[in-house]
Amino acid sequence: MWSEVYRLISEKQHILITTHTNPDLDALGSELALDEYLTSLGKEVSILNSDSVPRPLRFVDPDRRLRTFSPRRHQPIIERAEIIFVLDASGGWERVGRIGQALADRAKQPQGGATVICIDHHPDPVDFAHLAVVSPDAAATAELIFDLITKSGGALTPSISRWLYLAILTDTGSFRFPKTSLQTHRIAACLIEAGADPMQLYRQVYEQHPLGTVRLKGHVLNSIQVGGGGQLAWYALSLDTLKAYDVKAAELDGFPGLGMQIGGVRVSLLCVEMPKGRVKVSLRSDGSLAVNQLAAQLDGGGHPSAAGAIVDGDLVRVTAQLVANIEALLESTP
Ligand SMILES: [Mn+2]
Repeated sequence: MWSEVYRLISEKQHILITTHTNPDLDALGSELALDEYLTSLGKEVSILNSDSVPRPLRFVDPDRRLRTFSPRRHQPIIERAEIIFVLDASGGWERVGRIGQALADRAKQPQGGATVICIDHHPDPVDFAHLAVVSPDAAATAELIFDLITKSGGALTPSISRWLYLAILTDTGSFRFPKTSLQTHRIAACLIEAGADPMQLYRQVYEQHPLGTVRLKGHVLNSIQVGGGGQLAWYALSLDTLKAYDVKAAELDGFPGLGMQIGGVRVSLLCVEMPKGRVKVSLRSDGSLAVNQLAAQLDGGGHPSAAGAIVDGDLVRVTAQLVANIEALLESTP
């Protein structure tokens, strides 16, 4: 499935890599690994994302290869790009954020426009790329990047191994989500062999929280609500509470799934108040109820067991409405 990608890479020189808004470690790790691989082939590579790297993830990019898109500064890079890799975002330009329109324009230029290659593992891809390698069976986009690099004989350097391992570690919820496969573990084994240290990387991701984040987790666990006959756990987090604990909305990794720790819970819902009267909705499930369908009704998306959306409205009202909806769904989906 890579021959066309290899052909394009060999023919072109200027390559741009981007990913979805609010990037996670699968997005960033995949970008950085692909960047190093392509650079090693002598290509000019730029990574440009709509959003900056969330503070807790900055350790991943010591050489500052990840750049945040600025229309004025980066237009020349976009104009030069011959290939645009869109990673972990098969939902199309909208998922890519602010930079999406500029890239879509570049791709459409009649003479010498850029070729768009999408690599992703999300289901329900949108038809926006010239070439799409979308494999919903992969546990992470990083599995596909691993494949792309190794099948061409590319080297798994220690840094590439660390980035891909971090991406897989986090996108599989530490090797426990449903798509964690034999192949996932085989890839992880190769990455460990090539220099990824599981304990060190785990600690970097999960054990470097500020005190406020850990205390906020305690607060959420202490106040979590249970409904739907014990099958739904939910929590609504206000801007005031976030401020009181000095935690940013982007630093709530792991919070949406806290409710799944309770026996009997099939769906966990976290609603986080955002500025300007919006609410960030995060859903997790044990797989028995496809929460991405629910998220899609709210113009969001994701996986059957992990999905989200951003909706307009008041925190309390949005949460109450969702709780009622999910309780009804749980009742009709045994
Ligand atoms: Mn991913």
